[in-house]
Amino acid sequence: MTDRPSTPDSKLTLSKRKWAAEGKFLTGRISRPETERLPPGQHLVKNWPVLDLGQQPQISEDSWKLEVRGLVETPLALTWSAFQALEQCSRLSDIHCVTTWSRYDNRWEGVSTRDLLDMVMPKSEANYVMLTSYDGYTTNLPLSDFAVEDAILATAWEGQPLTRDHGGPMRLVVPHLYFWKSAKWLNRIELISADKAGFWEKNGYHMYGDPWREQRYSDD
Ligand SMILES: Nc1nc2c(c(=O)[nH]1)N[C@H]1C(S)=C(S)[C@@H](COP(=O)(O)O)O[C@H]1N2
Ligand SMILES: [Mo]
Repeated sequence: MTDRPSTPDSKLTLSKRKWAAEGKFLTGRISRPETERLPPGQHLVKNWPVLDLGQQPQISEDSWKLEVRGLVETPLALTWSAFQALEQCSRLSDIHCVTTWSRYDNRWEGVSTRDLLDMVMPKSEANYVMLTSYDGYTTNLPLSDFAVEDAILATAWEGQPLTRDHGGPMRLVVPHLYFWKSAKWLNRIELISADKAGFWEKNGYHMYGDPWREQRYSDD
């Protein structure tokens, strides 16, 4: 690393420094050449299809909670107002669903996963996250993928509050993986050491799910 100015930065936490030292985010998966924008086997749609297990939980802002636990220094349980009080950010990204539709240029607003991780400070043994949602859905991904710059805990889409059918009041968006990793109605983020299969991963889908490598099914 070259010299960086030593300006005070409250966000430059232990975990961030550790990841930087390990080069954890240098996956090269974020900036793709334009010609590779549409992954193999995908087609573009202009609408936004709804896909889930068929139960769309209704969570009032009063009862809503986000728990972050497991291998972290500071476990968190955030209320809706505490979550709203966190630094808000905006991301523009594409959606790639394993059922072969892709949708370009979705504008999300919410809290970046990195900012959330800065608050809890992952322990060095934390390598994966298991996400659990209000409909009982679970999905797993590596911590370094959860923590990419593009990933966001989204509460708004195209300037409007995220609707219930798309996971409102809050869903995860991890644009470089198939969309089943982007848990709707997210309730719990657990940092774990070893990978563990979530709902679709137990049902024949890939543990990682990279659209550009067409990692759709577990035997790929
Ligand atoms: N909680 C929850 N999250 C979920 C799902 C689900 O059934 N429950 N389905 C996943 C799948 S398979 C896809 S393709 C996307 C669909 O999101 P959308 O309905 O907003 O398009 O959500 C993902 N997140
Ligand atoms: Mo899906």
